[in-house]
Amino acid sequence: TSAQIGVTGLAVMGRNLARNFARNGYTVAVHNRTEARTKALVEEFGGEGDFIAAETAEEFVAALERPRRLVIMVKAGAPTDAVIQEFAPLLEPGDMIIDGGNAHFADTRRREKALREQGIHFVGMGVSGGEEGALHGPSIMPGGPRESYDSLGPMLEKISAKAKDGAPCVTHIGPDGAGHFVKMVHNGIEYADMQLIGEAYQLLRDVAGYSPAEIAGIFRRWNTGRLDSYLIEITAEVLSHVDAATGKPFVDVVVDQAEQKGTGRWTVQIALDLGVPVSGIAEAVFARSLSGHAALREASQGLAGPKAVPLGKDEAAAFADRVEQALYASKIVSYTQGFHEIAAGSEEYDWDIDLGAVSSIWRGGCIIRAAFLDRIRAAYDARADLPSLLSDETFAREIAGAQDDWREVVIAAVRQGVPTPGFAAALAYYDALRAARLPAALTQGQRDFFGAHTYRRVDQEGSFHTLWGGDRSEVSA
Ligand code: NBP
Repeated sequence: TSAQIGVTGLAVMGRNLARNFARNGYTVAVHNRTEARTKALVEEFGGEGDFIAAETAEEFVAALERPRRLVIMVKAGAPTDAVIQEFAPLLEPGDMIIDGGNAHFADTRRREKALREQGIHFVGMGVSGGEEGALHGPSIMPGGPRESYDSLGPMLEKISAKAKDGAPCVTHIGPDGAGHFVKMVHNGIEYADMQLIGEAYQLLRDVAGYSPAEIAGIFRRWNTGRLDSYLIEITAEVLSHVDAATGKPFVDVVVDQAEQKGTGRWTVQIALDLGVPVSGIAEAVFARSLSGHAALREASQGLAGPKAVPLGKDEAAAFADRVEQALYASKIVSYTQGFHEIAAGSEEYDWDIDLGAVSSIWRGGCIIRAAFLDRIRAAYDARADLPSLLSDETFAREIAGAQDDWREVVIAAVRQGVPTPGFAAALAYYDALRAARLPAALTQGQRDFFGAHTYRRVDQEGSFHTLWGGDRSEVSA
């Protein structure tokens, strides 16, 4: 017998993905650099389906039916290149290498181009949902040549998560690096979602005076409404957890320095390159980095703050409702910014990404799965070339309903000295987009003054320069 698919790299992700394929009836060839992992997988889970354990790269390739489908699940970066170099010479034209790691999309573009010259189809595939997702159904974002999806797609549709309406959470995203790009932005949005939830928690605690257990209850309530999502659900779990050793809320015994692996940072770096304002995602990345500067924070402990006046019991409940509005409005803005980045990447690299399809496959399996994504899909269904999610009528109406409370929450945060960079940046983005006039006109005047950078006029075509050092008359540039 031969295997329909092979997985090399059997750490948490690879091994669970291999088991997922096997549980769905596929014969799976498995391989890992360190052979002990391969043996352990077959010993522990061999009963779940048909595995072919391969000791060497040659055995692994020989076990696969043709055209071969070979999934790589190793550490992103140099290890991925090493594995491609090891396997590519053993493959034939028409075979497929699928990289399920968190590769940078630029690496995926480079690898796809090099392998295409050898006739090998390279699929850069974003996988979200962590190890549980890999086993029970992740959200899958495959890029690469369209024809690769003809044979790979049905298998991915089987192992992927299913949205509530039963649709598989996978679609062909676009050529070369498109899948990894979309996975990158997914993670950027995840950072923003987590930051906004964190700010909501901090406000409920420091301004409204609720305990972590009470806040868990508030999040559980929110989870039955429009904020219904995996991240809100697990937030309630984490907040209600009590540390066994001390009896304190778990959240109070964890060091408050957030770590990151890099995909959030990439989202912001690429957004800067593309000229896309992703201020909410950027604030989330910066907030994690600020939290990690222990010495700087220690040295800043004596800095003055406002006199904080906690709310009374009856005001607290009303404030919590406002925080829900602020969180929801800010969430709309982060997704607006994230989808803008995907649209800009798609334009820059000619990927022709279907934004509605992207929101659709994020509805299940992935970390940002949420009822909210149904609304985003509806917005793109109504108008595929929507310039911005904020131009969708439903979202515009929802923000209109939330904005007063949103502003009150940011005001309260500023007054009480609680940092809410996510809420505030989202609100500033919203107000900047709404503004009839921006101070950018003044910026242009300054640039023309010191650098003769010229400006355009509201009432005439062309570029102009004012002779600032002379008689201040205007010349056509
Ligand atoms: P790791 O990222 O920890 O990678 C470990 C695997 O890489 C092992 O199988 C290891 O083999 C193999 N490997 C390394 Br390291 N260097 C190698 C080399 N030079 N040649 C061959 N194999 C090499 O595993 P993971 O956490 O399962 O993640 C796998 C991929 O999936 C990563 O790209 C990750 O970013 C991505 N991802 C992870 C998650 C998650 O929740 N963890 C979610 C979504 C995506 P060995 O056993 O011989 O050391």
